[in-house]
Amino acid sequence: MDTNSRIFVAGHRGMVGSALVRALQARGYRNLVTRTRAELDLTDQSAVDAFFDTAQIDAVLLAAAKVGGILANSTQPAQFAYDNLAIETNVIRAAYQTGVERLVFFGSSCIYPRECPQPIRETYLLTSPLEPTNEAYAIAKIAGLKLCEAYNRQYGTHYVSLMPTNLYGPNDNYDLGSSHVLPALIRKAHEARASGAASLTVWGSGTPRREFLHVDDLADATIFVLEHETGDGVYNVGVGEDLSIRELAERVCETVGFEGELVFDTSKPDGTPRKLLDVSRLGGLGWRAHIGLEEGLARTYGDFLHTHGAPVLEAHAQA
Ligand code: GFB
Repeated sequence: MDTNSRIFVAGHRGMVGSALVRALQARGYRNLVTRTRAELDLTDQSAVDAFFDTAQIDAVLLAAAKVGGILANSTQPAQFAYDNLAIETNVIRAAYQTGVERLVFFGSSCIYPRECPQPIRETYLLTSPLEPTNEAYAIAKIAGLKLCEAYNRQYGTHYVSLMPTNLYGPNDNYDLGSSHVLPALIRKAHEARASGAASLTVWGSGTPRREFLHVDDLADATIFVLEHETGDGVYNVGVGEDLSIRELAERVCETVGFEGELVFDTSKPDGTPRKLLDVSRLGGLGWRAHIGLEEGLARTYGDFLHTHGAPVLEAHAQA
C-alpha cells in the first residue's frame, strides 16, 4: 500500500466514505476511485463485476451501506438486511475475483449481543441474542465480517473488518425519522433554540448508554490499519468511554446554547442498554482516538450550521 495505490472508496458521499476521502487526500493518496450510486449500483452484481474487471483496484474501503438509527432499523428490517447483504457480497466477491489484496469492511457495534459483559471484546460476537431493534442490520454486518474471514481462510486474502461504535461528524444524516441520536439531538436543540421552544423531546428513557466516535477518528484508524500490516480479523474502533442519552442531550444543549427542558418520550424504544467497546486490540497495535466528545460536538454543530442553515433545513424537512 502506497500513495499511488488505486483505492476504491465505496460509499464516498456518506459520512464514513467522505471522511475516508478527506483523510486519504490529506495524506497524499492520489489515486482514489469513487462511483456515485447512479454510476454504480452496488446491489447489482453484474455491474459490480464489470466495474472491478476494468478498474484495476489495489484496495477497497467498503463504507457503502444502508444505515440508520433505531427507528429506521426497527421499521425497515428487510431493506436493511437485503441492501447490506447485496452490497457486501457483490463487492467482496468481485474484489477477490480481480485480485484485490486489501479490503476494509465496516460493521458496527450493534453486531454484539444485547446483554454481554462491558466493555465488549471482539470475541463476544455470537455468544448470545442480538438487540431486536437492529437485528436485521446486525446479521447482515456479521455476515459481511464472516465473509471476509472465509475469503482470508480459503484464498489467503487480507480483508479486515472494523467495528466502530456510534459515529458522528460531517455529512451525517439529520432527518429526524432515520438519523442516529447525536445528529437528531443537535438538530432538535438548534430548532428549539431558534424557535424559542420551552423544551425538546428525547426518545426513550434517557438511561441507555452510548459511546461516540468522531468519524475523522474512524478514518484515521482505517488508514492506520491499511498502512500497518495489522493482520486480518476484526477490530473494535471506539473512544473507550460512554455516557447516558440524558447526559448526551445535556451536552448537546450546552454546545448549541439551548436552555429549555428535556422531555423524555418513553413511547420510543431504548434499544440496547449499553454497548461500550473494548478498544484494547487496536490500542495494542498503537492506535488511539484523538477527538473527545466536547471538541467533536463543537465541530459537528459548526458543520451542521454550515450545511444545514435555516433554508436548507426547511427543504430537508420537506424532503
Ligand atoms: O442512535 P440511535 O438511533 O441508535 O439511538 P442505537 C440511541 C439511543 O438514543 C436510543 C435514543 O436509546 C434512542 O431511543 N434517542 C433519544 C434517540 N432521542 C433520539 C432521537 O431523537 N433520535 C434517535 N435516533 N435516537 C443503532 C443501530 O442503534 O446504532 C444501528 O440501530 C447502528 O444499526 C447504530 O448500529 C450505530 O445506538 O440504539
